[in-house]
Amino acid sequence: MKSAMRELAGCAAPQAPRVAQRRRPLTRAECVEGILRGDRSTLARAVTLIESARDDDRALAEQVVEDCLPHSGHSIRVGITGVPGAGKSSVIEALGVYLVTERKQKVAVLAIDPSSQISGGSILGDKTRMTTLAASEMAFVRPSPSRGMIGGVAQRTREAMLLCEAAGYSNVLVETVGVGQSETAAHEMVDFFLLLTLAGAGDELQGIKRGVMELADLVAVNKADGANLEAAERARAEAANALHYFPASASGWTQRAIACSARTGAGIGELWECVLEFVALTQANGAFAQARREQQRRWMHETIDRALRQRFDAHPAVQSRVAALERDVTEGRATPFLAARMLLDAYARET
Ligand SMILES: Nc1nc2c(ncn2[C@@H]2O[C@H](COP(=O)(O)OP(=O)(O)OP(=O)(O)O)[C@@H](O)[C@H]2O)c(=O)[nH]1
Ligand SMILES: [Mg+2]
Repeated sequence: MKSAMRELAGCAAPQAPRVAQRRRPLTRAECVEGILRGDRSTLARAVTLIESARDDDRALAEQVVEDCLPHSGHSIRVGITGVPGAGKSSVIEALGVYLVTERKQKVAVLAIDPSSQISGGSILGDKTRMTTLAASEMAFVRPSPSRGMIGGVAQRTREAMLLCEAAGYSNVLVETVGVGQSETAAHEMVDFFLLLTLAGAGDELQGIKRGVMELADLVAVNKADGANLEAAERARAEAANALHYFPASASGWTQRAIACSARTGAGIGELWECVLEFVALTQANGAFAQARREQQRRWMHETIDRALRQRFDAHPAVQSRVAALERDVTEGRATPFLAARMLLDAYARET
């Protein structure tokens, strides 16, 4: 693993310098053609469109996503979660390098990081940590800044994932920061969900709620190296034991626990074998396709929720009354229910 990383780093092409001004915008056809050709810079620009707050960018992004949809879906989507510092980025890099060098497969890495609006830049740290992988021609690494609500972040990540698939990335790895809601958001857009934990930190300290563990298809105890090796093995056995008590999943898959090290590469191959076994099993029994169909259904409803909310917020009847009603609620003159109903009625009357 180590030598593979060095080998990759050695043949790395230098990253293109960032262009400060806004370049000529790509047309819909140019975007789609570039993506389908697998051109990384077009893909990167299209993802920027997806993340843009500008209405014209968003409109173009939606068209591009729509054109790419028929070419998407042919990848293994893996979500990776775990508390800050568990080694998500490091494991993703190790796994990505493994896929690129050992399996000769393309890998895209995306991130859901709702915390970056608070911490301001944790995700940029990720980028530097994945430099070896990012330098490979076979990889696309995209740490995305997030603003606003979780649903919005998830939506953009999902769209970016579809574009990566259309560009021929047969594996998509999604990193998410363990802050509750984001894990569920990530779980709902991937085929396989990996929970990274550490030895020595109690479950409470790690913020691992039963619910998150239940979502995991695989629990990997990371940093199983050096002096930590034995403790990691014990933690693996404990996790395996805990998983034992969960009800069997509808997919027919039995959850597992392994130990791994992003540093030495130990367990990374085993981790991927596990993903492949899961995919083989669930593709054979229909659970894989069924889960994706369910995700599509939810995606439709999430899109409706968001669009309705946007229309509601932008409506003049709402805008003209919302501030006063918010004051009434905070100062105790109206109940939240009454104020909400007044706004909803005002919206419904004038649409
Ligand atoms: N010994 C050892 N250290 C590791 C391993 N994996 C990651 N680390 C170290 O753990 C620290 C955190 O690793 P990251 O990969 O940034 O963890 P993360 O979960 O992505 O962190 P956030 O993105 O901040 O939530 C870094 O200093 C890594 O070098 C490992 O397998 N063994
Ligand atoms: Mg990280």
